[in-house]
Amino acid sequence: MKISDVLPPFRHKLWSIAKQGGVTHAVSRLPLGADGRVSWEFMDLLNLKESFRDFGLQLEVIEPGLDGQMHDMKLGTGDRDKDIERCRQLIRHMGALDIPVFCYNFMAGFNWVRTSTTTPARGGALVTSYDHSLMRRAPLTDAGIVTGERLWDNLKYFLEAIVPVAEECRVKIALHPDDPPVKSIRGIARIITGMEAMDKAINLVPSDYSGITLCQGTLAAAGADIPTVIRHFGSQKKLFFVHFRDVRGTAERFSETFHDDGQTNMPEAVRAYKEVGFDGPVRIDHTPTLAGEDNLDPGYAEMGRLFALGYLKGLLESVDY
Ligand SMILES: [Mn+2]
Repeated sequence: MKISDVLPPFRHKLWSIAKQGGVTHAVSRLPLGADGRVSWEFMDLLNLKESFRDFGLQLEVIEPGLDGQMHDMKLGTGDRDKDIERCRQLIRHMGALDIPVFCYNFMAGFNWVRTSTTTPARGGALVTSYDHSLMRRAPLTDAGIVTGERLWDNLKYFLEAIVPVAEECRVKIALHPDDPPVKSIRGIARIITGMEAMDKAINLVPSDYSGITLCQGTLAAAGADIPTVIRHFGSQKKLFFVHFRDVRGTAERFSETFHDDGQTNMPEAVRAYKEVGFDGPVRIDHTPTLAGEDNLDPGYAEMGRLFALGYLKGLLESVDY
C-alpha cells in the first residue's frame, strides 16, 4: 500500500505533518495557476508534481476538489463537452507526467453533503453527520428534478469519451461512490450508492483502466460490509484507490467517527487488502477536529490525520503489510 494524504496544491504545514507521520505519496486537488485559480494546464501540473518531489513526496492521485466537479458534464447541461474535453486533456497531462490515478465521482449538483459539521464525537471532538429527515423540505436546485436514468446516460457518455484516453495514457480512473449514498438530494438523483451500482458503472465501458475508489465510509453508510467489498473489487483488480475512514449509522442517518470507533471491522479490512494484494494508494480521510483546532475545513484538520495515520500504520504492521 502507498500511504497517502490529501494535501493542498502548494507548500503547506500539512505537507510536513504528513511526511513526519510517515506519508510517502500525495493526493492532490487540481494545481493552482499563476493567478491563484484552479488550473488544468500541463505546466502547472508539472510544477505541482515537482514541488511534491522536491519535498520527498510522490504525487500519485489527482482528486479534483470542489472546483473540478464538472457539474455541467454530470447534469448534461450547458457546455458539457467542454468539461469532458478538459478532463481528457488532464488525463493526457497526467499520463505524460506518470501520475497514475485520477479519482472522479458522479455526484451531480453537489459534492459530499452533510447536515452538520459540528457533531460531537469521542471526548468532544467534532465530526460531520448527515440526517436525511432534515432535507425533507429542502428546495429543489436550479437543475430541477434530475432522474437517475438521466445520470446513468450521462455517466455512460462521459466514460465513452474518457476511457479510451485513460487506456492510451495508462492512467487509472477511479470512481468514488456518492456520499451520502441516498436516492436523491433536493431533486437530484444519486446513482453510485452501493457495491452493485459501482459494478454496473465500471462495466458501462469495461477497461483495465476503469475501476473504483473504495471510500470505506461512504460504502459503510450504504450498509456494505467493507472486507467483502475489498475482496469483490480487489480480486478483479478494480481497486485503484482507497479512502480510509469510518462512520456509524445508515445512508439516511450517520455520523463520521474516529477511525477506530466506527462500524467497520478495520483489522479485517486491512487483512482483506493484503489478501487481494492491493498495492495502490490509500489516503486517510475525513478525520475529526480535535481540541484546540479550528473547524474551518471540517474533516481535514491536522491532529485527526495523525491519529488516523498512526492507527492505519499500526494495523498494517500487525499483518506484516
Ligand atoms: Mn471518500
